[in-house]
Amino acid sequence: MSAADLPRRAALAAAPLLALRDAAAQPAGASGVALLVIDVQVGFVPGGNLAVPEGDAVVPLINDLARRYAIIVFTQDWHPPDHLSFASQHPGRRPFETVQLSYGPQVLWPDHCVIGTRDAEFAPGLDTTRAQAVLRKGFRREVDSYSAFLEADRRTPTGLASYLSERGVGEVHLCGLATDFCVAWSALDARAAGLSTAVIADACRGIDLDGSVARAWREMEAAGVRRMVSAQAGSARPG
Ligand code: VGL
Ligand code: ZN
Repeated sequence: MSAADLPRRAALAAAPLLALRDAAAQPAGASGVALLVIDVQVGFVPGGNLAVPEGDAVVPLINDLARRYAIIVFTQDWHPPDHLSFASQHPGRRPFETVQLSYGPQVLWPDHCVIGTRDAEFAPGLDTTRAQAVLRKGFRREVDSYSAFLEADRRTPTGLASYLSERGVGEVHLCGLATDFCVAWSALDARAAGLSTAVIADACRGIDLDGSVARAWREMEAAGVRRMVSAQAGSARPG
């Protein structure tokens, strides 16, 4: 990806989230803390179509984390076979190049997490039994969705902000894959939705295109996303 992409993302983060903020308007004292487990799927662990280095290393940590939260949502990247984020849909283009789609720049990926294929299933060994909700995203051909909250057109909510609001959640802790794409975009949108937000660093792994992991951490820090480690994580608030 070009170095310009994440700065562009930063500009997007500031403006068009009023609808999201309204949907997620936190009742005073929304005190619930939710664990959001992002895209821990066959496609993103070694052997998958868009394997994240060491992606499988997060599985035991997340299984342990899930025992320490009362409110848990898992997400799945969930694409139709002709999804426009796939390089295969753009003749002459190759994975990891950037093209312009109707909503702006889009990194092109290998075909991954196609609905109904093994690549889209949860990663082997991941214990999903404690999740109350599984949110799927990226299912519209024309629009990608790195974020668990708002699709890449930056207009279409996934429904997650409303779900968390109705369950009295005021704080989210994120983990999963990939740090620099779906985890980072979800964390930035959680902040934009007015949620207190932390990323559990050791329970994430990144793709890292041209320094995108370091850039994602800088952006998250600038947006007020806290960085925590799994040993400290859990619903019980300090103090
Ligand atoms: C993701 C690239 C494309 C992710 C999903 O889960 O981080 N990255 N689709
Ligand atoms: Zn995807």
